[in-house]
Amino acid sequence: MRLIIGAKWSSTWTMRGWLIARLSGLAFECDTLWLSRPDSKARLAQVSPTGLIPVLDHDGFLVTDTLAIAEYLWELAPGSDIWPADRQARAAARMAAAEMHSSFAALRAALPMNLVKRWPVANGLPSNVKLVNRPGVPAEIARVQDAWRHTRARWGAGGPFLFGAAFNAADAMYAPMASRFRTYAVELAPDAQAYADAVLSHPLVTEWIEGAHAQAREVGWDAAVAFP
Ligand SMILES: N[C@@H](CCC(=O)N[C@@H](CS)C(=O)NCC(=O)O)C(=O)O
Repeated sequence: MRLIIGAKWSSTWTMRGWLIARLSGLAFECDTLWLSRPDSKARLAQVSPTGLIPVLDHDGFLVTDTLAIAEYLWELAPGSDIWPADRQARAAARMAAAEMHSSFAALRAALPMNLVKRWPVANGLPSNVKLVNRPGVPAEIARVQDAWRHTRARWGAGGPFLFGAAFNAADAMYAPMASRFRTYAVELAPDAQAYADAVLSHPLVTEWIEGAHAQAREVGWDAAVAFP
């Protein structure tokens, strides 16, 4: 199997796809497709029926869309770490993943992910208030924290993740969100901050983040920090 990913510091959906592929426990290779080069659209059109990545290529069968990839890999590796073993917990994990997949458009547009960037704020300058207070963004920041809180209250007692001790695809879906909150120094409630910290320190997430740093060094740190 081959997974096509984008730049590790900025490609949220391919980060999720990669984390989920790793959770499957199945062997796969990765190809990187840079999304902001002059030939990117043409290359995307060649490899992805939707013109979007991630794409999972399984012996020539192409699976697009992160949630579809999660389900395809789950069928290949049922009982893997992608979803919880309990049926209701699994439904709840799919609900959490689906909400992330279909929501938070204002937040995602205002605070693009950049894993190698920290928005520096000293004495309130330069202010990020304009970004985090854009219409719709504060309500979505609150909703993300509520979603984490309610899921953890029902399912998370055994550990730091949404469903307890095991990091699963729902956590993978929220990893780019946790990283945005860190990059833009968004003030979170203590329980949400603890969850975001746990996600960002999970070994698979740190492996991806280390890859992002390596790519940024290779491409040129200033260019990576300036993008998007
Ligand atoms: N709904 C899709 C979204 C995928 C998506 O938007 N991917 C971005 C990269 S993170 C992309 O391919 N963008 C194309 C471009 O920037 O030209 C999924 O779940 O995989």
